[in-house]
Amino acid sequence: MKRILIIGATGQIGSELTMALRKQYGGENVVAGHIVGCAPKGELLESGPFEVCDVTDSQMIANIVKKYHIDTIYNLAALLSVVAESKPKLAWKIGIDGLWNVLEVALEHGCAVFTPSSIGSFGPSTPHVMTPQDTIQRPRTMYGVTKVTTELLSDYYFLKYGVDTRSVRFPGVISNVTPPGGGTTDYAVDIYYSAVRGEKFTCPIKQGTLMDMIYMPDALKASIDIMEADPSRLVHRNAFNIASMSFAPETIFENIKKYKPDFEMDYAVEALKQSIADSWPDCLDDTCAREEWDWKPEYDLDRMTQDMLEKLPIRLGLNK
Ligand code: AKB
Repeated sequence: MKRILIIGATGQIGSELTMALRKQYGGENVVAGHIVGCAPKGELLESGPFEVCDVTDSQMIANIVKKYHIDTIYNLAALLSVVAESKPKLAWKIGIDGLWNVLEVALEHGCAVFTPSSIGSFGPSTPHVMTPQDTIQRPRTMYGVTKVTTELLSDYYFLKYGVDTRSVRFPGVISNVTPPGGGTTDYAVDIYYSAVRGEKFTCPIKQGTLMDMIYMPDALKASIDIMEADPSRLVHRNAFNIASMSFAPETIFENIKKYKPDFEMDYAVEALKQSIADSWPDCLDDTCAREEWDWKPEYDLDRMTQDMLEKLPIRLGLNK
């Protein structure tokens, strides 16, 4: 049985990944690490141990790893793409100095490490359509710079020291539980909140802008499956392209309209978000993930929309 520490357990992905891992490995075997001021609540608080865990404090990480006999670390601490542009130093400190701490602790205590990368690790010179697994990665955002560095440093620790590092490049993650904050793909979550509240949605990304997206259950499945994969099959490690759907704002809008015919959307394009979105791929080629660890998503856009429109009003306490 794995013994897991999640750093960033109360964030968008962390809050749901902690619960999914506790379901799989038992509540007591999954420690929710959070920063001061972001303590877990409700089910997350009650279903297993939690500890203050600041990724920039290596001693703190080492103490938790020793206390709970941790063998696997999910390092989810990061600033998302838009906010990282306004706080580049902090983005580096959390994303890379933090990763260094995690890798050093992992090396000393024999832990496996998952640190997500992103479609943000690609840039304007990357081939945008069916972006290959191994290709040009010259991002122009600080988020992208930290994600490429994450991939390289994680591979370095595997190749040089044998630390079992593995990861995926997340598309924009859509969920009905914890909202994201400060990302370029956030519009694809916000649009559902407007739709279920009966409000008009103003889209910050212009028509025709394609980006890869993924529904949270598939993102969780990918995060767990990659760490369970047979290492002898892995040709790649940090980090695998994963794909399940790619759409532009007008496509998700039309899809929601199928179920909410009165829903309306207009555009007020935000320059920074648009320039980041334009630099990212239209759609990824995830053949390597499919071949090396049997990656296969379950949700397409329509199935995700039906699930979001069913679950979000319940979560928000709205009448359908
Ligand atoms: C962002 O938009 O910054 C993230 C990402 C795609 O990594 N959701």
